[in-house]
Amino acid sequence: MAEPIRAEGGPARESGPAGAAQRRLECLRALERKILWLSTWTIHNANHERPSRDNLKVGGHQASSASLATLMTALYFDVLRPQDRVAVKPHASPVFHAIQYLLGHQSRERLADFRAFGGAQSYPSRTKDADDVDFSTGSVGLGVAMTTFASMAQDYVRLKGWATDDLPEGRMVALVGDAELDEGNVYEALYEGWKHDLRNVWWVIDYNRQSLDAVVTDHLFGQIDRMFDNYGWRVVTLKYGKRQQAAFARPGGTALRRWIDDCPNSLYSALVFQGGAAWRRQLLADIGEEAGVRELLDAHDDDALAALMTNLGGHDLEAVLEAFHGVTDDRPTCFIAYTIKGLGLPFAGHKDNHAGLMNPEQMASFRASHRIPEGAEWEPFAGLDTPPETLRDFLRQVPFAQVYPRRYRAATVPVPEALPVPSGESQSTQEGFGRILADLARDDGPLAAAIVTTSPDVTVSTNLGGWVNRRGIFDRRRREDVFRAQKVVSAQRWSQSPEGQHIELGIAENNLFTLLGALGLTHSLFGARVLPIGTLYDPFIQRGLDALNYACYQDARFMVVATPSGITLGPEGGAHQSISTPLIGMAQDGLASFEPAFVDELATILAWAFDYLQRAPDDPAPAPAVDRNWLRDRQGGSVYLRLSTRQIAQPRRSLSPAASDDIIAGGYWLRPPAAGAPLAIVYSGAIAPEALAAYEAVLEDVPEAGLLAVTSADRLNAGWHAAERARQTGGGSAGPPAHIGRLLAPLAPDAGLVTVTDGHPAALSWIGAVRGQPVQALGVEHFGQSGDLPDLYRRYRIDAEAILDACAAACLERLRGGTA
Ligand SMILES: Cc1ncc(C[n+]2csc(CCOP(=O)(O)OP(=O)(O)O)c2C)c(N)n1
Ligand SMILES: [Mg+2]
Repeated sequence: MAEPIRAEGGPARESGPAGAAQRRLECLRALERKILWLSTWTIHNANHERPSRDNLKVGGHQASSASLATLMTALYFDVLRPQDRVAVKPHASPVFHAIQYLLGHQSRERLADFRAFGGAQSYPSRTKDADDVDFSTGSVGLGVAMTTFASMAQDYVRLKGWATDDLPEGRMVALVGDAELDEGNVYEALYEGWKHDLRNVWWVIDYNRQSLDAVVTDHLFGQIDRMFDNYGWRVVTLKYGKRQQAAFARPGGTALRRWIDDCPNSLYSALVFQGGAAWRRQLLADIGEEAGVRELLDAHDDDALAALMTNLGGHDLEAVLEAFHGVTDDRPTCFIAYTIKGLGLPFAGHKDNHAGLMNPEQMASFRASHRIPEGAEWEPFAGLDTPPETLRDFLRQVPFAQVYPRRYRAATVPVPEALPVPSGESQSTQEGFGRILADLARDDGPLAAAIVTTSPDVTVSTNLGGWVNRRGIFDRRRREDVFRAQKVVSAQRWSQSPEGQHIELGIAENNLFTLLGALGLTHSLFGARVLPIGTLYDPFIQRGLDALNYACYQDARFMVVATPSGITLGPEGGAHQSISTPLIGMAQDGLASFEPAFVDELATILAWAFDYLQRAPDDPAPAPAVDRNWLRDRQGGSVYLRLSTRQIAQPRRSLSPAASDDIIAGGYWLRPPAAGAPLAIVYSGAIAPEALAAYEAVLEDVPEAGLLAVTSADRLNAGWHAAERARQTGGGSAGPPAHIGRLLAPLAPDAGLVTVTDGHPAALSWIGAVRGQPVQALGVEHFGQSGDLPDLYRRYRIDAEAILDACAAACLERLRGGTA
């Protein structure tokens, strides 16, 4: 294990442990300098050295990167261990890539292509970067919260004994911009973490007191301090660097310290920007008369004074190392590290520096100050005093880099071809889901063992009760179910233990999706496969949408099961009735969405989904017989099921393999049309009875009509786009037709389509474009309200009568089209 560096390390060439520590510090200082150079240069190169073809700003954050150079140097080159996982502040991405470059894990080409196609990413990306990003970041606040849930996920798999052999327990570290603390999801995570007795999490706050637009409110640290303390976290404040601490011990030092403590953030930032002479003027004016101050100031020339005043804790390697190494237990810890945004750059401290880029002249003098010869910009050790061989040796021994890459694989959990379909003449898909899971809970096979469920306080109302009763709640500590112990009758048995397989969350959908993101990455982070299922109310997907997107962006694998959905909820009313979620399901990358109407469809989808969740792009398994890779079928993804609480009559049938395939591809003819049929009704989800009733009525006039069940508008649509794309790029070869194209083939070329769903009509209306057929699209476009289904379906025009009206209009239009 590497020696921690202590401030009291002796002179540079001293032998023995103190001397070794001093030499380490020397190396770290050199690397800190190099990191600042490389991150700054990477951004400069992208903006000024690469030819532009579109005149768009390339951008990059030189000031935000400089702010973290010291802290990240200390962490990556000294403090972190391979089992630790880090969410890097999004706009410090260049620092991360520079560190990986020095460790030999990032190429010079990708750095030179920063923000270009295929190059190092603007914001660290697990899926697009090549240099072992632990957690993607970009939408501020989410990476911070991710560390909390990753720690919980780590506990989950470790307590089950599933983590990869020899992988020690790691710390989940977030490097947090201070303005990220404005994001509410951070507090949702903090609160939830406290409830779960969180551990092994570090949040390192880059307290530069600047956001994007401005300088932040004064004395925020007091609030931060109190808040973390309140949640049981340790707070370590890194305010003063070693040089400042030494100055405080000198005559005049107490006054200087008091002045620093009282100085408003804006003034401090402005003085940082103005430099030594301005510091002197201000300090003399404010405290010049106090004993020892003038002498203290006189002992520093302007440059030395500026260096002293900017020697904040977060820029002092020794202070930083001391603080990090000072924490040896697993208590969650928040480091408030005082930093300066842009330190070492010409716009340091300027309130407008967030997107600031050095101009070529400024870069020239920065280059000179770093002693980088022209052409040696990417040289890892150019311009450093420490000999390259020493640095190379040092880098070879960096503890964090001893394992690479740090991505694991986990064996695939076998999934049965089919899951039993719960019997019952009339059922809702939500009920069916609960019963399928309750059945699985009775099973002692590997599939049931790998499932972990979670829900934000809607476990019972989304029908997970049966599963939880059997499988129990996960908790690091064993806790009895008090109601049960007291013999109070309840349908819920909620004992808590490390063996439990349900993680109960408070009502915060952001937390649900962030936890699903973390659980959905355990195969890669910890080498342990779990199959996470989160349940919530469909409308509240929107409440946590960015976190859902964030989880998908990282290619986490999970299932979201949402009920109730649409106006079909009925009496409970508008605030709980979702409209746009089908469109979210279609547009969200990495998420295959389904809206089954019947429970046998649901069972088919679930069995497929458990397998789909586990697929990987580089799986050695042969490609499926029907190669639908355009649906991500080979690389897999996450799954969203939009379910309903409405009980509907179930079809008596057993699904053939071909029928199951169609359900997965997105649709099938519930009632096939006759060849050349002039009309079809296309429906999705819980309004199946209305579609069926309308279909039966329409047969009187149009006996050839068909009734198309859409189980996944998302996959039907993706398949269509992919087939079109193949045609566009195939140079004349048609390629396989899309599933929807095949389905529509029997209809007359100008057949009218009536689409209907309890959601936004655009989810299905596109089907008309597949073969250029006119569409009458029914669906819900306006907020729902309370009512029973006949009233609501009438009001929003998705009842059988409305479908029939649309069929009549479709037929009329066809006739007009034919005679026109
Ligand atoms: C959710 C979200 N909203 C807005 C932004 C745009 N944005 C990027 S950085 C930033 C301010 C960051 O300030 P801070 O976290 O203090 O970082 P610093 O640059 O000061 O280190 C904002 C508003 C974003 N990335 N994500
Ligand atoms: Mg900031």
